[in-house]
Amino acid sequence: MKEKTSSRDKVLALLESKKGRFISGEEIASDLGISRTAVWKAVNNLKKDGYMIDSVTNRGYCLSHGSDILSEAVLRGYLRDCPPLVLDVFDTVDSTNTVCLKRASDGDRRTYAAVAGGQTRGRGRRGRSFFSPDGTGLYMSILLRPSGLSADQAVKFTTIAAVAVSEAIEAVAGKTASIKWVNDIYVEGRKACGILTEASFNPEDGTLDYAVVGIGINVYEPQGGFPEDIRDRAGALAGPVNGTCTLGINRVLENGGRNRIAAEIISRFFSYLDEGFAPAASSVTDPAPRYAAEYRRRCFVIGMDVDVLKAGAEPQQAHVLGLDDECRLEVRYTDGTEETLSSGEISIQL
Ligand code: BT5
Repeated sequence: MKEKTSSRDKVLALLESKKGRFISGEEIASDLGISRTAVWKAVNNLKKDGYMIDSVTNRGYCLSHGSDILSEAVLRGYLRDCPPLVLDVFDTVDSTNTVCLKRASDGDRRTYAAVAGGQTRGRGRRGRSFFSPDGTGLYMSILLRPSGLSADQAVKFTTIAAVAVSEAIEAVAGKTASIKWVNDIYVEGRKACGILTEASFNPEDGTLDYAVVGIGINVYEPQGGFPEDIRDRAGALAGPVNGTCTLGINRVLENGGRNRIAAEIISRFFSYLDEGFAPAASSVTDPAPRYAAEYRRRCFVIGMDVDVLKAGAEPQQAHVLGLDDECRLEVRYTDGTEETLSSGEISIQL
């Protein structure tokens, strides 16, 4: 659903900012400089779109805390210090990464984000699928077109996104988020988010042409729970929503829901991006970028025994020694050899 700036969006943004409280039609009309009839029409349109708005004579209108509908107007209202960004908000798409890849191949050079409330073909790494049901998750991808970056720099987008997502989760859900190198975010011991970065390189010099950073978050527990194959590992930031949540029951809803989480991720991602691609540290005393320190602090696999999984090879047992300032994983294999992995996959030995 592509949004237009209209009375409907303005009324929505105002109700959203006072979610759970009544505001009179007269106050809305005078705040927005529109007629009371226009307010009434806007509210009716919002109700048709599924927003739960109570209308009570002499009290006005109140947007229920049970509403969590993605909207460009509301999401933009939560953005801070973000570069100019073309933004599309969809109810459901095949995959927000695919939307961005198509846009990149069409030649659009602007920074772009696609945000959706559901995906029919959500993708994970190595051809795996990502469970993306309608209404309870947040699926978003950011298309970046930096110039002159080498191929091995692309992994930084994943690590920066992991830090931005972790901070956004903590800000909105109030729960600690930790990172399983390189692309998974865990909350309360379960995978609540996966990140998939896809990139294309210029054939002439191997520099990055574009990168798409895709982020999928289980925000609310899906009705009926997670599918069997991921039930023991997947988790959500908050309990199920049924449209009747009241204040104090669901912290994510109270704090702005999926629009706020998306905006927090986008704002934090871009603020870390600049420092992530600053020229390399000039002296040994230069501190690592802030995002790298944050990534290390949250990365729970340091000191663990893991299996290193490489495409087409048998898993190799290794001990995780640490992370370097580029968030590469330093491991020691059982034969004593050491390796620094810039990308790839590990599984935790139980
Ligand atoms: C990932 O892959 O975790 C990256 C997922 C990226 C999804 C986003 S959503 C927006 C954008 N558009 C897309 O189409 N994709 C991106 P990977 O590390 O390969 O993990 C995939 C594995 O995680 C699956 O094989 C399942 O075992 C598990 N899994 C699938 N769906 C899950 C979910 N919703 N929550 C937790 N685990 C899940």
